[in-house]
Amino acid sequence: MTEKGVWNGQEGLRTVDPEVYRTILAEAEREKNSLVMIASENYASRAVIEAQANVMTNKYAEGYPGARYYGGCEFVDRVERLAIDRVKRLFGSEHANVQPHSGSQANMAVYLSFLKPGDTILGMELSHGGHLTHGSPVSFSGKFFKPLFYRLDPETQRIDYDEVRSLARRHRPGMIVAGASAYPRLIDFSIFAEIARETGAYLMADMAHIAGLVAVGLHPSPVGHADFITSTNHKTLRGPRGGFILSREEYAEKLDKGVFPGTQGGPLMHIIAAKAVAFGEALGHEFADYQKQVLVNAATLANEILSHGFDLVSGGTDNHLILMDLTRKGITGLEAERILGKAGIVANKNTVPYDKQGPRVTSGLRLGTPALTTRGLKEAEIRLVARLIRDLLENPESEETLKRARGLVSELCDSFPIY
Ligand code: DSN
Repeated sequence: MTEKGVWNGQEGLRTVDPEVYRTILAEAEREKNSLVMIASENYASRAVIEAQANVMTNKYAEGYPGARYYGGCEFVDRVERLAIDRVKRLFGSEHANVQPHSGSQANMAVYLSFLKPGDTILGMELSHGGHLTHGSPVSFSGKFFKPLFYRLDPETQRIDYDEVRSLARRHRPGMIVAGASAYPRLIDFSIFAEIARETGAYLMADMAHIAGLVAVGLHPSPVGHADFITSTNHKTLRGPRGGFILSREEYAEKLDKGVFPGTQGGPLMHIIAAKAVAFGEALGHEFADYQKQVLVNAATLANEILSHGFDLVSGGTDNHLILMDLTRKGITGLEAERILGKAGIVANKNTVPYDKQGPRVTSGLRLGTPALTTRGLKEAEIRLVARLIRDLLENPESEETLKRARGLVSELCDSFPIY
């Protein structure tokens, strides 16, 4: 294969479409020159990014390795098998499907394969940290299925497993979903499995946020507990955008049919090549060190933010993210996102449990450490970032504070370069 077919250094793009080329360069500059604290984002490696820009985008490969509906699939078969073998090894799973275009599509494939329209899904309420696809009425999951939600305990702000159990006993859902997009604590998949067994429900673990931690044993694994495990590749796992599903062998055939032809057509083979690269990277020794630092950095961030007098949902974190509750400070999540954004700290507003504000405003700010850790920031720099956040949120009108913060963000970005 020629070098050109794999990666052309964007020579073609620069000439053929300078407008798109320049826009991509601008995005690269933005990513380089800001502190990315969106808990679901990361910086994929150059190898992962290169692997997506290749000729496999040309190939139709409906079906699965060795059983395609198109000729000429010998090399895409090889790359998909590599991705499957590596992700199975990474998580110790019997079966893997690496074709879902996203986490949402992974969840859709599971529901549509194992539930009937109108069946009940029991998931964490979106405003308490769940995900749109866990039954929200604005998503297919809440339109085609009957949604039912568990909420966080108002005192501890942690999952109330007794409530999950009592809802499951009363409503007998077809599927229980364990997983979240803004929950800073460990999830006990074994209790969820016990509840699912007792009430005759399937258990789906959506580990998208914590997949990297799970891969190296820093968060208890849902494998062995959940019937289906869905994930994205691009959060703590640091791969390309997209998703995958793990299951026991007994579900393999039905699940694969649920992805193709159930919910998707041709798989994105160039992205599957990049998934293989990312899973390979995650199997390496350095990945465990990276994940350990993600946790240390998140714990440091939590302690610092608390020591500066802010509230955190559940009082801290066990994983890669914290959720600031700004209610007592009289500032909304939307305002906080804007204030930090002006200084080059990119985060997102987020509802907190029992939020009085709606999802477009919110009372919370979600902050994560996966991307900063990829840049190489450690405890000392995280403490500095926490001080910047405090200064900015406490002096939103101060030009001097903003100027100083911009300067420090820029120094940090220069000292910890990416790409
Ligand atoms: N949208 C993602 C997040 O930011 O958490 C979840 O899919």
